[in-house]
Amino acid sequence: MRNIDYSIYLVTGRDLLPPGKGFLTSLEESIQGGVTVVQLREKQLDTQEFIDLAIRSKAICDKYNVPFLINDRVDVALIAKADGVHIGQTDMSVEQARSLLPPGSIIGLSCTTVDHIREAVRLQVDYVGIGPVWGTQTKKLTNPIIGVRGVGALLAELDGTDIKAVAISGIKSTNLLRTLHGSMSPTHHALDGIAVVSEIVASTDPRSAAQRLKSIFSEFRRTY
Ligand code: TZP
Ligand code: MG
Repeated sequence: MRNIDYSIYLVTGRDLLPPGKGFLTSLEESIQGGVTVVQLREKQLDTQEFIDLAIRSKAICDKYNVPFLINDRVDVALIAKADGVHIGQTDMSVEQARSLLPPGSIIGLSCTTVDHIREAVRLQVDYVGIGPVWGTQTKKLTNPIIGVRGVGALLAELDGTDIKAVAISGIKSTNLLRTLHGSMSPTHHALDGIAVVSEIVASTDPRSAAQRLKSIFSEFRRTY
């Protein structure tokens, strides 16, 4: 298993870019600010556009040695030579994705329940995305908000495993410390990172937005 820094995990969302801000510029600035993993998640694009954007995004991530993941689409991940995929509960199964991807590819799975986590452990995914931790305007949520205590309950299920965990939904610099401390499991299992869309993508200054998140995350790591 590769040793990956999941701390500041950017999920893209072109629709949220401020007027006049280019996607690739925003992506590069966010990496310069401290984003450690990128997931390309673009539901509105047709397949060829998604592939083209994936190839261009991968080139930027490579320049900074940042792992690059594709949401849902294993075919696009293969063509763009992505480092892996992020899969939801209703997407292709983890086993099927793994059978198609090169050995060592990263596979992440969205989890909202303890049963999801147990299945993720059984399947030995690389990381889980846990949430929704807070409400969000970015995605129409189909699962109940589990809150920081819900995240903590799921984290406890990862005790004794190598599986990393990031929380997602509504995470901002203003609630980040509460998110990190509040979601610590009763067994003191902490999040390995936080996944954000709007806090970085919707910013006119994504570099500073990422820097803010990074410095708060570092402060948490020093003190917990
Ligand atoms: N999955 C659950 S919530 C979400 C995704 C992709 C969007 C989170 O976006 P934001 O802007 O960080 O709240
Ligand atoms: Mg999906």
